Order: sequence, then C-alpha cells, then structure tokens
Amino acid sequence: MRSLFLDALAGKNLTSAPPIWIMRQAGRYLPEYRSLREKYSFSEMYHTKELIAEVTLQPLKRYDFDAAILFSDILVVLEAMGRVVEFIDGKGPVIADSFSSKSDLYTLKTEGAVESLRYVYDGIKEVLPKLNVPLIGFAGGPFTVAAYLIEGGTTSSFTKIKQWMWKDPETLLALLDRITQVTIDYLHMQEQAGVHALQIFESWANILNLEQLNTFSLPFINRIIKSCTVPTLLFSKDACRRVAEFVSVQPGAISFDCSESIEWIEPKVPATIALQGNLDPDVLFASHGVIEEETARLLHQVKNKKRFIFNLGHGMKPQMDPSALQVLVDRVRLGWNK
Ligand code: 1CP
Repeated sequence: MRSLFLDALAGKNLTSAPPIWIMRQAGRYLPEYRSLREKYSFSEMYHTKELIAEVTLQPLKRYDFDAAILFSDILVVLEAMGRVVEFIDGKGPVIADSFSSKSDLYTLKTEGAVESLRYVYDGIKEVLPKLNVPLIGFAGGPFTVAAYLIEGGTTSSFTKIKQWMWKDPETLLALLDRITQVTIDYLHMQEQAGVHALQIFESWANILNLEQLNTFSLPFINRIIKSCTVPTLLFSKDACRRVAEFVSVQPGAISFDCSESIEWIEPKVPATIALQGNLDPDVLFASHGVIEEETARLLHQVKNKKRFIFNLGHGMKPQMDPSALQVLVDRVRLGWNK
C-alpha cells in the first residue's frame, strides 16, 4: 500500500510533496455521485455496504489521492442511540424526536448501541480490498452530535443547546458522556474493521467560548482520542482560533481552516502533531491559473515539512467543478520544488 499519508502522520514523509486528500471528496460536486443519488436516497446509500464502497471509491477513480474517507455521516451515532435521522433534500438532517427534557437521557441507548452500526463495519470490509491507499474512518465530536440532536437539525443560532449550557449544564454533560461512550465503541468498531486513521469532526466547537470549549467539548474529545489505537485527526471550524486548546488533547493531526497562514500556525503546534489544511476552499471557484498559483503558494510555505497533509480549510461544495480539483491535485503532486 502506498502510504504518504501515514508517513506524514508519523513524521516520515521525505518526498518533496505532501500527501493530499480533501474533506467532502465524495459527494454532490461529482456527477457520478449525483447520478447514483437519482436512484437511491442518501439514507439508502450510507446503509448499504456496496454503495458505501462505491461512493468511497468514486473520488479515487478520478484523482490521485493519498487517502480515502469512508462514505457515511456523523449523525449515524444518533440512529444507533435510537433516534430517527432523516436527510431532507434542500434542508439537511432532521431529527424529529429531538432532545428536549432531562428524561430524554434515559431513552437514549448506549450499552450495545453500536451493534446497529454493523452496516458501517460491513462497508469498511467491502471497500478495503479495493483500495491501494489508507482509509480514514470518522465520527462527529460529541458536542457537534449533541447540537444536531438538541436543535433537531441544522441551525445557525444554536439557541437550544445554548439554553442547556446556561440552564442545566449537568444534564448536557450527562448527554455528552452518553454520546462519548457510543462514539468510542463506534470508533473501536471501525478500527476492528481495519481503518488506518480516524478523523473527529467537532465542527461546531467554533460557537463555544473558551470556558465552554474546555467544559463541553475538549474533555470528551480527549477521552475519544485516548481510546483510539490508530492515528487521529481533529477538525473544527475556525481551528486557528483555538490552536493551544486543540494541541492540548494531542491528536495525531489538527485540520486548520484558512484564516491564518501555515507560517503563523506552525510555531504554535509541537512537532509531534501533524498539520492538515488549509487552502481556502473557494480558491476552487477561481481560474485554473489562480488555483495553480494559490496551491503553489501553500506548497512553498510547507517546504520540507515531514508532518503536513494537504487539504482544504473546509470541504468541497456541491457547486464546485471537478476539473478545478484536478488542477489542484496535479499541482500538489509536482511538489514544493517546482
Ligand atoms: O446526497 C446528499 O444530499 C447527502 C449530502 C451529504 C454527504 C455526501 C451529507 C448530508 N453527508 C455526507 C457525507 C459526509 N458527511 C462525509 C463522508 C464523505 C466525504 O467527506 O467525502 C463526512 C465526513 C461527513 C461529515 C459531516 N456530516 C459533518 C462534519 C464535517 C463538516 O463539514 O463540518 C457534518 C456537520 C455533517 C452533517 C450533515 N450531513 C449532511 C448534511 C447536509 C449535514 C448538515 C451540515 C450542516 O449542518 O451545515
């Protein structure tokens, strides 16, 4: 197996180019994904091992990526805990029986809940023999998963979870503890199926102030990271704002957004933690010439870094053109000496 990605996580990439994979590399910007979606719902797709494998492989058939990411979603953990998660086109996820009172704590399954996620295990087993690069498994950070459960879906105001934080933090902490237990079991299951690394998507940690981050997010992330045996990568929106805090939980890598340069980030991160990122995703809306220039600019900043993984500051958007991503991947392959 070619493994520039694992080499970079271990601080052993001695080539003149970093490994590359892209967040949301599988998904709606790909015409082949959209044509599968005409036949199947998103839910059918992530519950079916053959389709999990097919969609995981779709971006790798087009692009010379150094890692695959499992096709699934962070909200499957809520399904395992007994909630119904619906993905509605144009609206996003909806959890009808959201978390609204303390007694809901006792309706959430924890012990053995992960058994109902066996289809993810089967999907990993299905795709692994077809891959010649490492497979990244993942889960949501407990705070982020709790936010979807409490808000009942996507939100920009987070009014309900903020009320829990201020009115009844003990209940919120008990909920986070339960989600953490299932998440640890779930990641353990992915490791047993054979994933090579695990990314934790604590996407919404950016809405927390420092004290809240240290109360409602990091202790749970810390437990998760400590329980993993394969390398971990930690993602949050606006990670540049919280470098020291994310360093404190010692993931194998931190995925950074594009609000600061690698030169600004690097001295704040110990050499034992890999950096992942951090090209502005919207660069992919620019001309091919500008994509090459911006990619080269980042490559020159990471010259000779053994622990760097090329990615976007956040993920692909459905409106992006697959040919723009090809230009970016080709430029990364040329490396930092060009
Ligand atoms: O076809 C469709 O309509 C489904 C679109 C889609 C896809 C392709 C959703 C719905 N999820 C996914 C896959 C997915 N989600 C992956 C694997 C594929 C890949 O990355 O290549 C991963 C890692 C995720 C993770 C995920 N889901 C996150 C964390 C990452 C991030 O972007 O912050 C979050 C927050 C979700 C929730 C989610 N899933 C889907 C939607 C529309 C949403 C809501 C997003 C929001 O609230 O803004």
